[in-house]
Amino acid sequence: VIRFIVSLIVSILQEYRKKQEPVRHITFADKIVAAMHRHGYPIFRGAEELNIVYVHDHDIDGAPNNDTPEMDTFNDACVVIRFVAGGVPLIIDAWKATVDPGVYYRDHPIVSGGTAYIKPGHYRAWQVGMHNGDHEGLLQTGGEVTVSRDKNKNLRRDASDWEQTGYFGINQHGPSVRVGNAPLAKVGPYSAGCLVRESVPAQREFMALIKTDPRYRADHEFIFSSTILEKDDI
Ligand SMILES: [Ca+2]
Ligand SMILES: [Ca+2]
Repeated sequence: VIRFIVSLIVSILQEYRKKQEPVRHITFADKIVAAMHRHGYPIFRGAEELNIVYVHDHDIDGAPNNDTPEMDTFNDACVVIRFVAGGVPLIIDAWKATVDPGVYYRDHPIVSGGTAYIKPGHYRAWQVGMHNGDHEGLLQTGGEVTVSRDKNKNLRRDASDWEQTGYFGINQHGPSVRVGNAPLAKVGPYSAGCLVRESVPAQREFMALIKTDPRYRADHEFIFSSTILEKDDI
């Protein structure tokens, strides 16, 4: 009887231990890296190297959202990913952002052919600098990007729009420091195609983080890459 009870306890303990074994769930970072891999985009896995990624229509916890462009919200996620031991990608930080221009610029396009939308893809195009003399951002001074121009003014990239590749000042910035620390509720006039975080502190955190990249520390003219993913890529 004692032997039976002992073996019962042992088997219960074994079951318990099995349940305690960690299971590695698929993370938002895993899904992003898988999408980058699928597209053949460069992925930086070196020590402390960072990957800047914008994901359309996703909250920063990785949940997709259904905000419409007319809502003019910061409904895209900006995530910074670093690989840790074992080649595991981790999101170091993430912020609400927009990769779409605001409704304001649909109605007031800078170029008569339509407001610019950055085409999803991977670009090596950005250097640290002052955005509009207002705050530090990543400026599109380092390379070309491809944009769609919203010719039919429907706030969506579609077949009737046209593409252009070049230098358009598609910067990565935040709101003007004049607005204070509160997040903006609407994109408003803050994006004419730029990649914009929703608050001044978010922009400061973003810049502080990306400047830890050893490639930037070695060369302050370093040209940062960024990837823009579609909602369906995840
Ligand atoms: Ca958006
Ligand atoms: Ca359109």
